[in-house]
Order: sequence, then C-alpha cells, then structure tokens
Amino acid sequence: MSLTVSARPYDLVVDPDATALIVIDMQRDFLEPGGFGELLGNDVSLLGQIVEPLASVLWAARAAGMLIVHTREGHRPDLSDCPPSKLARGRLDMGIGSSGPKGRILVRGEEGHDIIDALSPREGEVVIDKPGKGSFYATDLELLLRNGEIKSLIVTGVTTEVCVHTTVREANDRGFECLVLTDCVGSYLPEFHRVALEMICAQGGIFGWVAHSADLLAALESKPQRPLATIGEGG
Ligand code: TIU
Repeated sequence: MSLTVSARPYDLVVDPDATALIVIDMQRDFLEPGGFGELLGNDVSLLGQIVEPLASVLWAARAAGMLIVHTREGHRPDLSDCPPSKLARGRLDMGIGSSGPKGRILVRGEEGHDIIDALSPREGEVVIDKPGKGSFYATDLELLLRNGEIKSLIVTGVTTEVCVHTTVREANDRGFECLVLTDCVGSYLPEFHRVALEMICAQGGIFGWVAHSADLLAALESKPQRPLATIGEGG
C-alpha cells in the first residue's frame, strides 16, 4: 500500500511498511535548561514548540505500524568515543563530560542524556546511541534499516541544521528518501531552521522533501490503524 504526502518540491509517495520514523536527539540535554544546548549559549525554550506535533506524529506512526527509531547524541562515561576536537570545541568552561544539574553533559546513562518524558520510546522501539551529529556515523542504523527493508525516512527532532541535516545528508547518499516535517524539527536559530529546510527541498529536492506534519497525518488517515491497546502493550 502506498500513500501520497503533499510535500515540497513535489508530492512524495511512500509505503508505510517500508518507512521509518526517525526521532533525532529529543534529549533533555538539548531541550531543557542546564544541558548541552544551553551551555552552548542557546535559548532552549525555542525547541519546546515541536514536542506536541512530534508526539502526534509518533502516535500516528505507531498506529500505522511503522518502524520507530529514536536517536541520542552522547558518549561513553570515559569519553573514549568523543573526538578531542569535539571536546575542545567552543572553549567551554563546562562542556561534554562536565557535571551539570541533570548529570554529566552528553554522557550515556545520565538524566540529561535521555529522551524527554513526552516522547519516551516504547518497548520494542529502536534507540540508537550516536557519538556524532549524523545518525549513521558509527552506529548500526543503516544495518537495521536495510534488514527492515526500509526505503523512506520521516525525519524529526533537533536541531534542524545540525543533527537533522547531517542525518538527512547521510541518508540521502545511502539511497533513502527523506521527508522532513517542518513543524517537528527545531533549531535554536530560527533563520538557520528556515534556510536548512529550504536547502533540503531546493534544486528539485536535492536532499529530500519537506512537509508539515498535518500533510503526513492526512495521508496516514487513509491507512487502517492498529488498535491502540496493542500499541500500549508495546506491539
Ligand atoms: N548544537 C546544536 O545545534 N546541535 C547539536 O549539538 N546536536 C544536535 O543537533 N542533536
């Protein structure tokens, strides 16, 4: 079964059974005060506006039986997987590995590293821990997508011009079709967000497609849904 999503630069046809929803780095460290995002000098409150539309898409994707993949940017406690260049970047007094109000910054297992409660992964959903900005670099994401016969990615999360863009570029070069949902990706820098989205769909869709989540939800409504009770049990 295929669905047609109204998108830019032109409508995108996707098969929900061959489509994964990717939720990138919706971690406390990027969305809440005291985390990595704020330490970089950003106003983290700007990212909060994507949580509600993204939660709706997450539930719709679950109901449609799509593969759901959550990613988290972060490092091993001994930081042995963090390049020295990344540690040094920004000349921060407090940076990756430092102790903050939500534990050590961008370190796996710490409160700040985990995904915000509103978008918590359900049992059975894939969680990819990645050391870089791209979701494919030094992870088994590509293997999981190929084994799942996934052809298209619905891309959401933060930030639009950093981890979302890097992931879309990596995915595009690997032959995956990417649809980026404009209201489900966010940036600390509104102008970068706007231009990053334009960069994806310019030149005939040089990296992929962009659409509002309402356009995806409208397309999904035509697909028979699984009973919500089944989803709640982790199915
Ligand atoms: N700083 C910034 O905009 N983003 C990141 O460091 N990581 C992600 O985008 N996840």
